[in-house]
Amino acid sequence: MGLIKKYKLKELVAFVVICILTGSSWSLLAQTGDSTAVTTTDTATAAAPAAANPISAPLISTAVDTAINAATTVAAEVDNSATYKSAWFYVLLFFLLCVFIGIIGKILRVYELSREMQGKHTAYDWRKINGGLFIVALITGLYGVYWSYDVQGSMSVTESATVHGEDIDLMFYVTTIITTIVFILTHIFLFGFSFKYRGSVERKAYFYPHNNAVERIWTIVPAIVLTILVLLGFFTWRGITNPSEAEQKKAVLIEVRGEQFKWNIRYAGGDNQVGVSNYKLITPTNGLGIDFKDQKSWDDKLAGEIVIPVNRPTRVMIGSKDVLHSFYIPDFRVQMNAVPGMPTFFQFTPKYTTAEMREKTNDPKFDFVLLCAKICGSGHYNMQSKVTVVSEAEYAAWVAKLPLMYNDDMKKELQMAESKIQETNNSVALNNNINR
Ligand SMILES: [Cu+2]
Repeated sequence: MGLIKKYKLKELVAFVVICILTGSSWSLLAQTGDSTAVTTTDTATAAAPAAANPISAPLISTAVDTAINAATTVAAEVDNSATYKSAWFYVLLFFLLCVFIGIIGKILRVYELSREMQGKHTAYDWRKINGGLFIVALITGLYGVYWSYDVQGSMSVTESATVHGEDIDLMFYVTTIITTIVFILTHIFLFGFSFKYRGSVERKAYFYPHNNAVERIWTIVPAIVLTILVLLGFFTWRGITNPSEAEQKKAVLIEVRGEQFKWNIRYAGGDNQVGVSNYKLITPTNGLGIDFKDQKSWDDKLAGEIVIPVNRPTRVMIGSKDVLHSFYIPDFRVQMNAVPGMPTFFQFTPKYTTAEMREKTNDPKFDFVLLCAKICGSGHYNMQSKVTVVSEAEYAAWVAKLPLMYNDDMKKELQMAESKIQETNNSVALNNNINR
């Protein structure tokens, strides 16, 4: 009776709270389920008779319209499918699961207390149950690892379409294999030993505070492995990002400048050098702020998309007009931040043309895509742009058709700007003379 008194008030309050919350959760779940079923059935039954009768065309359209209107009205009234997508739905679902587990726990506890009051031993050995749960968690977890490697792994493993991409892939595979082996072994030991040495009344824990040999092994082995991985990464990255002067000159030079939310592309022209630019020179017609006094910019060409030749290096000068963006072509294993005021570079050599990749992937719609890998604002998702790899001859023909940025309109605009500056200077000079 003493135990019952002790738990009575607390458990009564808990029980009432649980009942209220469970009731409200169930009513929400039931409402969502019912409404979806009603909407689907109504739409199907309303549309079917009209579509089945091809004879009276005007009547059909009226019937269909009426049916669709009726279905839409019903759907508008009871469609709660958005609830499935709301965070609140999943919070309630999680809460319901917790309540369910809590109720089971409470029932077991009441059962144990009643046995204690009758002077009987506890019915369950919780040590054994907990030990068994460790094995269940190990098997479920390892299956989860296998599943994610099998499903997501096959999605992420694609052949690199650039020469340097092979080095990055090798590094990725080596790192994945080593870390997976370590991950699986440590978890087998962690959960396996927790099961093997689960609590028992017949066994006493052995006090084992320190072992120098073990400490040395688990310090030195990871240190060596990590050093190898870091050095491999360092030399690979250095090899990719520091091409020799001669290789740089061989490359097609393109400037790609990010802005919210698009990429501006400029080809270097015949001299293979882009002219200097300055953000202070940005005007509605000169969006990149190119300084046309620099003769290197006179043959620069504006492009709406990236087209590059196969088996020849492409050097991309990456910049940004406003915030941080990131130049990212997954199939090329290319990613580099676009930083305002600080040009960055990435040089790569495509191995396959778009046409060859379409054959390889057996996908006639395949295209290489340029993405932004920095969350740069509300339209970030919209920064996808096509990249086409073509033969050298196709590239030459395409690039020849690009319009020059330093065109007649631009020349006129610059002349007008020059004459305005000249006028201002003259009037300033005149005023100075009068003052004297
Ligand atoms: Cu961006």
